[in-house]
Amino acid sequence: MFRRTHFIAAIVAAISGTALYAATPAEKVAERQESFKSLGRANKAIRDELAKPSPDFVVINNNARNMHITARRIGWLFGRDTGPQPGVKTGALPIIWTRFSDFRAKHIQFTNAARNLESAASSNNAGNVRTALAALGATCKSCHDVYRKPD
Ligand code: ASC
Repeated sequence: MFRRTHFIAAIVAAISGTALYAATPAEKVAERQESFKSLGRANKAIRDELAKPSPDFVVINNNARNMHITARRIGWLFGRDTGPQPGVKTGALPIIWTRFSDFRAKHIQFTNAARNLESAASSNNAGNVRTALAALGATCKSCHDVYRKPD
């Protein structure tokens, strides 16, 4: 009985702790923005390698892998409560949430292109990486053109 009480107390503490630490919309948007920045850094790191006479494929593979992981994760960072609102600065346009099935389809194209980049990187062939990176960039742009506030 003693142990059971403690067990229940632990569960209650865990649940209320989770509620206390649930991310606010501003925190979720900050994580989203950091994820996009990380994609931009990895994209640049790969392009910088490709510009060299003998690209370092360890760098390319690591960055391609990170892009694939981040691309997948970013799809979970567009909750309904993460659009423009007082106290939250975001370039995400409200139409994301009125055309969510199209937005989701674009996210799938993006993650597929990121997966292709990771597999191109593992071929250790600069031409393959260049082609896959261009295709990935096109999926970034096709979403940004519609769903991101113009600069
Ligand atoms: C980036 C970035 C984008 C995309 C896009 C690719 O690094 O910030 O918006 O790549 O330029 O076409």
